[in-house]
Amino acid sequence: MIIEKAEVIVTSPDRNFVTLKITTDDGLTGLGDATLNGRELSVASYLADHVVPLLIGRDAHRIEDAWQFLYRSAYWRRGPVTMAAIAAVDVALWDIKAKAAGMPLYQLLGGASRDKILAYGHASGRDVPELLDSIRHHQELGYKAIRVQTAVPGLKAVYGVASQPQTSGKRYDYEPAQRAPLPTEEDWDTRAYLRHLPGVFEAVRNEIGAEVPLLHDGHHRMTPIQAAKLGKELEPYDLFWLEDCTPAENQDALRLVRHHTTTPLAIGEIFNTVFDYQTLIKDQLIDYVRSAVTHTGGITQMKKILDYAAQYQIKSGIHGPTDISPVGMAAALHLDLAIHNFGIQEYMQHGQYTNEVFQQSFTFEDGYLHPGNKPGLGIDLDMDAAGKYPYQTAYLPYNRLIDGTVHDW
Ligand code: CS2
Ligand code: MG
Repeated sequence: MIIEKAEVIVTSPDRNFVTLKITTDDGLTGLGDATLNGRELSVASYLADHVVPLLIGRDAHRIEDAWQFLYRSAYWRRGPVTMAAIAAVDVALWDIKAKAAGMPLYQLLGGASRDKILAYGHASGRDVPELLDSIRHHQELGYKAIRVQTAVPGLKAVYGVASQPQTSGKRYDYEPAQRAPLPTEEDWDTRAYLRHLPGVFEAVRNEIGAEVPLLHDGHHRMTPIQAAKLGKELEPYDLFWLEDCTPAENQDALRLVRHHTTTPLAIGEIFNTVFDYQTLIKDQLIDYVRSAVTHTGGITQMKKILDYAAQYQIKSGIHGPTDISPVGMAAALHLDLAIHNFGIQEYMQHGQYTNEVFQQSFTFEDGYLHPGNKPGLGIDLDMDAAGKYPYQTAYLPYNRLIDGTVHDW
């Protein structure tokens, strides 16, 4: 089964997406997501200018070999652009192999280890009453687990809070990358955030009770000791996880956090290889692996990371915001259904134009996801619809502290 054609499709229905479509000599096609928010064209070029010529004529069945070839023959390894490009090829080849086998992909990954996949949704508010309304709204949508993000008094904009003023008219939490020629500057004050957040979780627990799994994303903004302090102060509210509490390029930084708190820790959405996790996993410094299939070299490497994590009873918490396309989401769901050490799946629902471009067979019912049982990934891309939405420049915001210092967004 020889690769005959490989196309890089850039479209911008509700937001920019980059998709690789591989076609074999016997007419099978496979899709792979290569979307890197705010840097989409870099991956599109890496694929179109450097990878596609290497794919034509290859045996589509040899997925591991293709992975190793693209990783090692590039000489320049790792990093978000390279690993998103490799991910797109990898997932497209798994899509083709499962179609050739006439099975949904999870069957090739060992079959179903569960019947349904617990999802979490994003609730947020500028104040507690608005936040509680958003939580109730997500419970009405069926979500059983809910991420809680809140504005911070005195700050003009904070990550993950829906109803903040924005330029593009899109819900902020749904699309932080605003369509504009330059990125938006936001302000940040960690001490104000640390003073405010425990009270918010107290109010939420008092209102909705102890049972609902609640998650929070610190979005890389605290120093290790600040993260340790917050983790400790949130212990009474029994979080499912505190995510990206501190930048983890220095994996040892999590030792200090771990030393002071039992709040479960999730990290990894900006990681690209198993090496980014090595110390965090073998020294039990995290509880959930947060990578996305799209940013971590595809299903081939993501399965290896999760199998490694399983040895340490660390579970999956795959990244699933709207800048992971329906193709990337479907790939995550097939893995979620097959692996044993499944934890939870992030699920932000895509917009109507995205659903026009990407026909999806995965389902969300009563708070649970399922990849569906169509052969392959179960996603089709409508090329005509994709052509209606040309790429639009968009950037993620960045942060500056009160004194003007650039800070993690
Ligand atoms: C976030 C993401 O969903 C999350 O956990 O951290 O929404 C993240 O901000 C975006 O993927 C950035 O593109
Ligand atoms: Mg996050």
